[in-house]
Amino acid sequence: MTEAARELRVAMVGYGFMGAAHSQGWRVAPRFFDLAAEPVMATIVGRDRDRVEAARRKFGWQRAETDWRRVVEDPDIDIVDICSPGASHAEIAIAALDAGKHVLCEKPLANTVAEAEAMVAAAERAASRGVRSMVGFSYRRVPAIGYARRLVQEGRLGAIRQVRALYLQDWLSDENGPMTWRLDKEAAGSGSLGDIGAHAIDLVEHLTGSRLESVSGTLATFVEERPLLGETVGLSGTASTERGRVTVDDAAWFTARLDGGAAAGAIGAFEATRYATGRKNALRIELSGSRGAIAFDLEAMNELQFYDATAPAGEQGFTRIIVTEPEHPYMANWWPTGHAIGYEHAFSHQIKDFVDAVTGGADPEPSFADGLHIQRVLAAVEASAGSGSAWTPTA
Ligand code: SOE
Repeated sequence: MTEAARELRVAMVGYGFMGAAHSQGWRVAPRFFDLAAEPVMATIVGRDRDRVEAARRKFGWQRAETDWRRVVEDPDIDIVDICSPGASHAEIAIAALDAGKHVLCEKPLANTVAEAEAMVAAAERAASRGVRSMVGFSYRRVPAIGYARRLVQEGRLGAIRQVRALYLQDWLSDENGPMTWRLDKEAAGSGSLGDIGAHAIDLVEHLTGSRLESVSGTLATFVEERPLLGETVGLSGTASTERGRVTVDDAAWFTARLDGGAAAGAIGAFEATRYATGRKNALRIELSGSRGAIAFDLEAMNELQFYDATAPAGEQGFTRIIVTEPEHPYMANWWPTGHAIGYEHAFSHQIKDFVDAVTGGADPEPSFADGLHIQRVLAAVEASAGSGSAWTPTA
């Protein structure tokens, strides 16, 4: 950190959807939250000179750079924020940590367990020198999720016995939609499983304090060939006349056994798909416990359903809590009572928490070790699917 000015100079690698979301976080967090240091949007990095320059102007970074190695070695940079596809995470993160930069890395942490293990080793070496690292599971920072976690920790659900976690999107349901890097195993590691299933796993573990200790799963690829991508538009884009092979799963379904925390001994059902026609970004979590239950749906992200099984029988039923009050996590810093927030706010909260950890000398969560554990769960689902859905340990 540049002590005199209390500034943290940030370099962000990648400028696609996640680059846009993280830029928003870096720009907005210091305006709404009291941070001990001011993040400076110093350098944005991408391989294509014209595109990265256009992204620099659009998102408001000071400089554009085409070689991440130069940025990692730049003594003026304090933080490296990795928003590029999974295939590049390990190399960039390890080089940045070894160069003493704090690292925020998009999820899933890596494309393979071996890469994630090397990243954890680098994070541990760096931590002994006060260098922090965190994985960007941004949905942990949705206020309704934070509030649900508080209810679990206060024992309001009692012993959680059943967990349902679905992440449903439909942006691939048109079989003529083009290939993107998210459909290429080399670039993305896996398909729906790692892209969105990883969020579902992380949220269940974050909410309950439990870990998925074994899984039994199945994977499906419904459309094996698609037109190649012309111009990127949102998650997809225009189609070219050439075709390419889809090398990842389109949908991942698995059951799990949980251990430790509030859901010790629980069973879970998980589903991740980009073919759930009509479901745009429905990340749905339901936890059923001995004293109560909660249900959350990202498509109504300012709400949390809470069922109190200890209420008088005549008054029982799910209560729809509107999570826009100052007593809800992060909300005191936004709008007056009752005024909702959106998808991008989770990224501002993520930046706030990361900067707090860097300036306060604490280890932020989720750590790279948490990211490695999730990578092991993903690998166990793949191994299970490959062996006819056999139960497969995650460690
Ligand atoms: C695409 O499926 C995607 O953008 C994920 O990559 C993100 O992590 C999720 O927030 C929204 O969906």
